[in-house]
Amino acid sequence: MDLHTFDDTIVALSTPPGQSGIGIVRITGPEAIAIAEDVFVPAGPTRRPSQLQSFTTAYGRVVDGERTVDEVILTVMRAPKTYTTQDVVEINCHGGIVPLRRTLELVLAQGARLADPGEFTKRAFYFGRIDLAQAEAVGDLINARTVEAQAAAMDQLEGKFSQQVNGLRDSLVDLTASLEAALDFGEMDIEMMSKATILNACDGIAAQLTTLIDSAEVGRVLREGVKTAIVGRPNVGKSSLMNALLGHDRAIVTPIPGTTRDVVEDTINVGGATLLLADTAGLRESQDVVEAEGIQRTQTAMQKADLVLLVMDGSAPLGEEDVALMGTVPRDKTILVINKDDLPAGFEEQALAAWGDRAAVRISAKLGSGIDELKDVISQTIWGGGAGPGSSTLVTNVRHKVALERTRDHVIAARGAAEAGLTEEYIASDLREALDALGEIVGVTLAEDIIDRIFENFCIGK
Ligand SMILES: Nc1nc2c(ncn2[C@@H]2O[C@H](COP(=O)(O)OP(=O)(O)OP(=O)(O)O)[C@@H](O)[C@H]2O)c(=O)[nH]1
Ligand SMILES: [Mg+2]
Repeated sequence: MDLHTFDDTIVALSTPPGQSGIGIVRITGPEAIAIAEDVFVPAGPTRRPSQLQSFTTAYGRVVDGERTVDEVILTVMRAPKTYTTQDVVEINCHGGIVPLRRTLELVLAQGARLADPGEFTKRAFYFGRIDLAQAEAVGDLINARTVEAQAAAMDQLEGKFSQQVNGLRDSLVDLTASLEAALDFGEMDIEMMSKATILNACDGIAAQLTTLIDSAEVGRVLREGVKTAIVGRPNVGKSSLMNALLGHDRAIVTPIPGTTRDVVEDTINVGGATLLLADTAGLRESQDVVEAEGIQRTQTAMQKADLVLLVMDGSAPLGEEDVALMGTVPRDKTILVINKDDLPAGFEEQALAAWGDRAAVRISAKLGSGIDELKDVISQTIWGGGAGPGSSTLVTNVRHKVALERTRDHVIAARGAAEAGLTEEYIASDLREALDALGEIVGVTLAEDIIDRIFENFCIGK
């Protein structure tokens, strides 16, 4: 790509490829309107793209020489008040694969370049309309799968998070400037900052950073979802539980132990979070090569999981294997699910006693009883008894969290320097590093290749 001059004109299909009511071909750059002029013939003679006022539309045809490719509505948005801050033209075509592809090709033939993933948003960032955290929020909004995730992304897009980051940057700049003034004018009669003032300022900033960092777990859950592994011995009803949670028959259920071989995945929303469910092969010693491979995958799914649902058959006697399983699952992130509650009890009390005061629920996957209660317990486990997604600003991005942690480390180092009675120079140098780390979030201090990588994950046409 032309290295961040962004002075060429790009085009992309902004709607998913496939059949739909309409599909949008989107163009931006200095030549956007001129190119549109070449491929579009308006129905009304005064409605040529170059004649249209900003944010107005024209009805007409996309033409390839003498031939009409499609009937379309064309919108012109003039720089600088546009998504990218450059001229933008959107052509609403019929959502067929061929008319869209041909329209795209015509625009390319007029000199536009196919946009890179996320390049429209990248231009909005490079031209300063939004900062990097806001640009990332566009991707989060598109990927949000729950109302809560969407709300967090929208807050970030509207700049609530950036405002907090910028507020902290201002505090750091003020403090650093005061210290540096003391350095520069050390000989003159400038009032030095007292040690107590510096310590207080550092503590205040560190506390605000901690509040943001602490919100990151909730934010991560909202943004990325919760990897949930359903594990247990064969035939206890793992696949039945998967189906009961989903509300439809996704996984194969049979009375034969060892039915599920490969990991079966699907998603549901619980308590505002998206659960990425994985039904797995039952755990047992097996000579069968296929089953053994499945069991290996169960182990992997369990290691990667944020949440484990350990299923047991409440109508069967408690075996050594059950006790062993209870010992191997990760303690804090496992919910014991005692299934087949509709049958006479086999070992429930014993199992619950062995499990201690950790989360446990009785269900009947067959009848669907206890599923709502299980969802409540899942929700409590995910949000750790905390409020979950509330009204305060959430850090939803690991990149942001890491930058906040580094900022806090530098602020703590600055505080340490002040406490140790080091000169202003040392304190200020730590604070400047804190500022750099914080600036990475909004994109003022971040290497270009990292910025490129962030946008590579975007969809084409956004
Ligand atoms: N009575 C009763 N039977 C159940 C219940 N849940 C599952 N079953 C039965 O238990 C048998 C095994 O169910 P599955 O869901 O296939 O069990 P699984 O744990 O996935 O088994 P594998 O994939 O072989 O490890 C089936 O015959 C189910 O109908 C339940 O709540 N009550
Ligand atoms: Mg199964």
